[in-house]
Amino acid sequence: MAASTHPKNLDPKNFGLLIYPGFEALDAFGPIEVINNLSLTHKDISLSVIAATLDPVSTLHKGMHSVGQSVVPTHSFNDAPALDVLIIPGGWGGFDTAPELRQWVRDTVPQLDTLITVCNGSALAAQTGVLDGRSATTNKMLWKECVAHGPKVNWVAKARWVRDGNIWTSSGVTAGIDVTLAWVANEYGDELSVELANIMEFTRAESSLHDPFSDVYKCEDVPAQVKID
Ligand SMILES: *[C@@H]1O[C@H](CO)[C@@H](O)[C@H](O)[C@H]1NC(C)=O
Ligand SMILES: CC(=O)N[C@H]1CO[C@H](CO)[C@@H](O)[C@@H]1O
Repeated sequence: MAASTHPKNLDPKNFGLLIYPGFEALDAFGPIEVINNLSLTHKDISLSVIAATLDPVSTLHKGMHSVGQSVVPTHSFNDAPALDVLIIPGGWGGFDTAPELRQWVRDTVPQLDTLITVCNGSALAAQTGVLDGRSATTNKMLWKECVAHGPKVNWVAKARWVRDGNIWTSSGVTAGIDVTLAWVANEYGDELSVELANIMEFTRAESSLHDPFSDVYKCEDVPAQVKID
C-alpha cells in the first residue's frame, strides 16, 4: 500500500471541482470520470461542483466556439464545504474571471489535502500564488503564455504530470486523467488505479515523464525567477 500523503484524515471524502465560464470540458470530466467510478467502491465520497454563483456555467468562451455545454454548480464560493481534494480544470476562460475566483482559490488551497490542476488550470492556480516555490507543469501548446503567469514556479516541461508534495499539476486536457489516476495509485494503491483505467479503457501514461507533447511544442524548463525590484 502506498503511504498516505495527507495529514488530516485517512480517506479523502470531500472532493471539489472548480468551474468558471470557458472551462475545458474534458479537463473537468476526465478527472471526474475517475472520481465517479472511485465512488463505486468508496461510497462516502462526495463531489461539489463549485462556481461563483449557482447559475449554469458554460464551456463556451466569448463566442470562440459554436458548440459548448453547461454544467450546474452545486455550491457557490460562499457556501462551498471544506474540501479534501480540489480539481481545477483549464480552459479558454479563466484569466478574465472575477477576482473572487482567485481569492477563493487563495483561501481554499492551504486547507486542502490535495490540489489537482489540469492543463492551464495550472496557470490559473499560479496566478493566485498557490504554486509559488513549487515544481509544476501545464499545457504544452500554450506553454510560454501559461508559465508567464507563475514567475515563482519551477516549471517542468517534459512531464505528463508533476507531483510536488500535495500539489499535483498536469499537462494538457487528457493528462488530467493520468494525473488523477496517478493520485489514486498513490492514495489507494496501484491496483485500484489500474482497475479504474481498465474500466475506462484508458491507457495510462507509463510514467510522469512520458510526455511526447513537450517535444511536439518544443517546450523548455522554466526555473523560478525570483524578481528583485
Ligand atoms: C488558458 O489559456 C488561454 C490561452 O492563453 C487563456 O485564454 C485562458 O484564459 C487560460 N485559462 C486559464 C484557466 O488559465
Ligand atoms: C459512476 C460511474 O461512472 N460508474 C461507472 C464506472 O465504470 C463502470 C464500468 O464501465 C460503469 O458501469 C459505471 O457506470
